[in-house]
Parts: sequence; structure tokens; C-alpha cells
Amino acid sequence: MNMKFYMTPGSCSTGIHILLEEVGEIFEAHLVNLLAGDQNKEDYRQINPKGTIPTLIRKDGFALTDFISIAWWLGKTYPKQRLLPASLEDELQVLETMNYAVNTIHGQGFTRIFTTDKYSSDENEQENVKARGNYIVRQGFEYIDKQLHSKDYVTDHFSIADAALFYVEFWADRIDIDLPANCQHHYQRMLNRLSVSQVLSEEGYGAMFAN
Ligand SMILES: N[C@@H](CCC(=O)N[C@@H](CS)C(=O)NCC(=O)O)C(=O)O
Repeated sequence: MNMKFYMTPGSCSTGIHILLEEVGEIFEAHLVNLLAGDQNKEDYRQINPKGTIPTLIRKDGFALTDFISIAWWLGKTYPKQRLLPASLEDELQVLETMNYAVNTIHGQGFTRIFTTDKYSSDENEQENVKARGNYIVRQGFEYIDKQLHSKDYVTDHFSIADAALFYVEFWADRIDIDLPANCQHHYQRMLNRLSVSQVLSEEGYGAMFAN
């Protein structure tokens, strides 16, 4: 049985899609239409009771339902691709940056911008929620920017943390949030990676590479 990957183009699952492309394993892609509420339908909830993407069903049928666990599992399972660093110190750096991108910049920042109505049904209050999200995102990138100082990747080579950082940088680009210099450099470097351009083309963002 092939792995099954449940994803939505241009969402946080894009980070996992990049890692799947990097490992070169065959998988079946299943689209989950978040706007249509597919994540809350009974058949999907049976696969992932949390109603979130990404979900990766392994060849043994076990469903991994969280960005960090999926990324960590891919890193451990495909060691030749060096998606995890060799030293404990670098492993800690990878975990710290990946957690910060997924749980703070995405989980506390972008969710306030993209899903404002989940925080308040009051339209006046919603502007404050969005502004707070914007502040968290900008502060988050400022923090990461200092860590990236004079580095091309989060550690000395591409790792799972770069895929997590990429998807929040991609969102910033989509909604015109300026990235600080080192994050912008990281983002460009990622856009130049073959796996990233392939995934973005597959997900319908090929026009970004036309010219
Ligand atoms: N902590 C989860 C968060 C995943 C997440 O929030 N995914 C969003 C899309 S980027 C989602 O599934 N949203 C659907 C919803 O909240 O209804 C993870 O790391 O996988």
C-alpha cells in the first residue's frame, strides 16, 4: 500500500509536501477542500479526528496527524536525505525553529489573520484580532531573522525546519507582509530548490516561476 497524503494547496501541508518530494517516496495525494469544510466531514474525521491537515497515512496504515510528528517521522525514516541534522545541538535548533514557525507564527499569528471569525464574531473586534495576528507574525519573523544571521538554512544544511519556515514565509509573501532580510534570503533560497518549485507547480502556483 502506498502512503496517503491529505493536503490543501497553499496551506501548511505544503511544507510536508516539500518533504515528501525531497524523500522521493511514492504517495497518493488526497485533496481536502478546507473552504468547503471537507475537514469536518465524517469520512475525513474518521481518518483525522482533529479535522486538520496535513495527515499522512503510512504504509502500515497508521495515520500521522500533526506537522511536527510527520516531519520528524520522515526525517527519521529516510536518513539518507539528511532531513535531520547529525548533532544534538543542531537537532535542538531544528525543533525550536520548527515549533516556533508552526505553533507561534502559524498557530497564533496567521490563524488570527486567516480565520479571524474563530476568535470573535464581533466585526469591530475582528480588526483588533487581525492586527494582533499581524503583530505576532512580524515579531516572529524578526526573531527568526536573528537566528538565520549569515546562514542559508536553519542549520548548516536543508532540514525539516526549513520546510516549516518556508510555508509561513510563503503566506507572508501571499498577503504582502514584508520579510526581514535574512528571512527573505531564506525564502528565495527555498524557492530555488527543485523540490519547492515542483511542489508549488503541482499545487497550482507555477506562475510564480514563469519568466
Ligand atoms: N497543529 C496542527 C495544525 C494544523 C492546522 O491548523 N492546519 C490548518 C490548515 S493550515 C487546518 O487544518 N485548518 C482546518 C480547520 O481549522 O478547520 C499541525 O501542526 O498539523
